[in-house]
Amino acid sequence: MSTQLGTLADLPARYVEDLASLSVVPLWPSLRAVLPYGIPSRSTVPFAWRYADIRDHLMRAGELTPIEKAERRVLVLSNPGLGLERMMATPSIYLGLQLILPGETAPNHRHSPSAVRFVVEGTGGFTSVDGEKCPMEKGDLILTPSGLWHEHGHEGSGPVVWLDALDLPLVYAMEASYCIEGEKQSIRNAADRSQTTYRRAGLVPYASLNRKRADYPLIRFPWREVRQNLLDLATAVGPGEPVHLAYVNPETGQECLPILGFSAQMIRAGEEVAPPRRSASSVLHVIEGRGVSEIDGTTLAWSEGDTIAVPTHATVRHRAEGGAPAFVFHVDDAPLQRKIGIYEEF
Ligand code: GTQ
Repeated sequence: MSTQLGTLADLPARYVEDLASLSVVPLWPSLRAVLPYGIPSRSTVPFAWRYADIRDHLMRAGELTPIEKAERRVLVLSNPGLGLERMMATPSIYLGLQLILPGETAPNHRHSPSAVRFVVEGTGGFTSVDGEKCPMEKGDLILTPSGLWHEHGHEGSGPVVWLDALDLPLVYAMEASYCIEGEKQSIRNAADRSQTTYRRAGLVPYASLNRKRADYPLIRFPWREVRQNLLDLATAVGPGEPVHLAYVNPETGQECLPILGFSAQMIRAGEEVAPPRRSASSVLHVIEGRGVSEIDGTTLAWSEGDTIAVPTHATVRHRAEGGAPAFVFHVDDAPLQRKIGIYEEF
């Protein structure tokens, strides 16, 4: 039974001041704000960052700011509903578009937040993670988990751009976000483990059966293989069933990072998908194709390179247009929500 709760104005001003002087506040005037009925109150707005609008400005950053003055040359995708200065795409997801130019190095460091890179354009870029050099081709997903050394470089020509996704907003909110600078890594002279140790789903090193599962066995997920897997999956699932693959730790089968989750979806040509309402917030990045999304009544058109914010509990539909399938990459905070027991689908 919902009743009208008392407000601050109902209380003697002197009483409220006396409480404040003790660093104490009454709950009931604020109770509905923090525990609203039925659905959380959300400041995050459905929003599309269009790559075509941002790209020129990112290239201009390359002219204006040398890498030494930036460390990471990034334009941050900030949700306008949350306040631009807070650098949140959603309450849990930080997103940035990072530019690296030929010959540049974004120096070695490690930090408490976990990050991933999703390559948007260019060839010749690489990220080294604890001595493992990962080539970055368009659409590749590269993990740089909490505490692991990582540096970026570019041995090709032309700009290389990727989308950074970090759990920074949560780690920062916990006052637990910090970074350590490092010396240049010594790189192992071997192909990254996506090309050697974890070649196929269902096959893991024999010795891994006898030890605690590795936290981060696979760092690079090549898009070439994910895309082919989506096309193959589309031939096996019924019409209308989602063609959607989760990126997981190949040794545990669980999500590959503790807080944020990653997945790739193919939306068939002309198809409209309407996933259930979910308690997780998410972002969607368009790898290939174009289409339209309706998110909580806001219609957003998208094409290759665009990135879209989806608030928690949102009602969502996506449609691929233009007579071709669309391939989209998703980031969400479902792994953390599952761990703390609050993940729901409606
Ligand atoms: O490349 O390590 O967008 O440390 C923000 C913080 C990228 C990175 C960001 C970072 C990085």
